[in-house]
Amino acid sequence: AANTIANAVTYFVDRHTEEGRANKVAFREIGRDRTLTYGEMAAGAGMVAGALARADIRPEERAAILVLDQIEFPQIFWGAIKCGVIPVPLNTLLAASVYDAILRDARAAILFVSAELWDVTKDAVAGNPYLRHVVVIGDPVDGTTSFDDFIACAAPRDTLPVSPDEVAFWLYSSGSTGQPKGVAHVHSALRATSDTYGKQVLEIAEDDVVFSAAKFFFAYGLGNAMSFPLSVGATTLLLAGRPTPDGVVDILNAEKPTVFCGVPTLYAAMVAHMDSAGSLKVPLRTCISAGEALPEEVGLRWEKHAGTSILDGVGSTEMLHIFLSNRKDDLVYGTSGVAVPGYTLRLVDETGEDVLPGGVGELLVNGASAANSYWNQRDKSRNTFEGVWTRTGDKYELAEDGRLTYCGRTDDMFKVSGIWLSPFEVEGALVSHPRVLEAAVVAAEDADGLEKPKAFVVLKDGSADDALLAELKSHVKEKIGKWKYPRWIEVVEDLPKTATGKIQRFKLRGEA
Ligand code: 3SK
Repeated sequence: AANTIANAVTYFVDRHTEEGRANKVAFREIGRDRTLTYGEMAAGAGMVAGALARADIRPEERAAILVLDQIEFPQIFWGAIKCGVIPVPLNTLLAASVYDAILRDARAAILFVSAELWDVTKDAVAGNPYLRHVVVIGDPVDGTTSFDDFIACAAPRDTLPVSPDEVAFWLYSSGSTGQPKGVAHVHSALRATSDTYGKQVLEIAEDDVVFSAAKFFFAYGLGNAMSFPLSVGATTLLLAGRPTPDGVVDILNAEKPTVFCGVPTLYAAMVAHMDSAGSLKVPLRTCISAGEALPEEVGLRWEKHAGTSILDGVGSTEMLHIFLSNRKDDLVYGTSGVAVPGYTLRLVDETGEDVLPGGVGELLVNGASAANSYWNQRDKSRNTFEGVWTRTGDKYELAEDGRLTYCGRTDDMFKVSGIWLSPFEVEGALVSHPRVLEAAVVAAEDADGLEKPKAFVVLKDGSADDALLAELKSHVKEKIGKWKYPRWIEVVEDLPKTATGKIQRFKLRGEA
């Protein structure tokens, strides 16, 4: 019995019917008029679990989920966990070659894919030696099954008894070399983030209606829109499409969520939109931000338009959600705040010694939501998960009052719209263009003080005109993903390098 309770499905899905929420709406799709009640979610997860067993997908095999934020997502995610199959939600904005790499790395046995994403996946599917089933949400194509057919007449399954330490799901995170890493999370991790950040900082409650611009595939979105609302029986609004600044303002005004979860780039663009289009017409209980540091100016301008502060916090895919945050009654814009209850933080210098107030060091975090390891990446796992401590690779300054302020990365990685970006990956895409000889990419600040990729390229021959620069941007978008393209491209004669030929990115960042 103890094992059954440890399956995350027991807490997040199964118990709601007994607690009288069978008819309460758990998810409502914006603009599509489809809802999923708590009872329907439990039944749907049972059917998915039954259908997976019928398709001979066994516990511990991986089910890739390349699905937009729509009501099938929670049914597939929980249905897989229910029967011990490992769901692997995938970023819906990646390029075909990255899907190919991830599906192979995960050795996914089954892929659930939204019909809208089939075009970008079909080549990866065609050449994949491990996939045994492809289920399309929407109209199926040759060789695939529709979601409705997949679950039709499936005998619902009971929740599989598991240990709390058993791996429940993976999320992919891009590594410093651009090679995606599968981050393995255990059953108890979702509950750990809900009991800490969800209940004690966000203060999620049953009557909340949550709208997260961050999607399910992102650890931040998975907590905001899935585990936190389900931990208390609240309702989540789902947007399948892209959250544009004007679109999100309209959604907040029309749908009246009580909780809004955004990222700094979106908050900055929404503030700019509201400067001309007018402030929010409805009150929000709480707004949160993560993914990258929120500039103070954006927080203050948001307050003027929304009447609510933004709780800026820091999390990671490895820690599953936010472990360092501002709080409603203790908020200083420009800082990341203090440890979330339930987490312990340390700042260490290069020798591993604790940093004193006033100093800068790498942030280490200890908490129950930490991932187990990276799939099949032993060195990276050993360097990141050191006993109870998880290394973040982020540098912070510790103030006398205990607050932490972000100072940059210990490596060259940076975040764009809240998602890690590896300069190596963008450089690789640039040099795959026939006119580019060499490239180096660094983070540069846009007008809102938010980081975006800037490229320095050496051309093979000739000079650059606007048409070539636009072509290079499109080339990167097509090769590796829409948000990764360099916002600025400077053509240079050569790149600064060490004696051993390593690019000195710090020089391009203007640090020396
Ligand atoms: O980047 C973050 O701050 C974050 C927050 C919550 C969950 C996941 C991530 C990466």
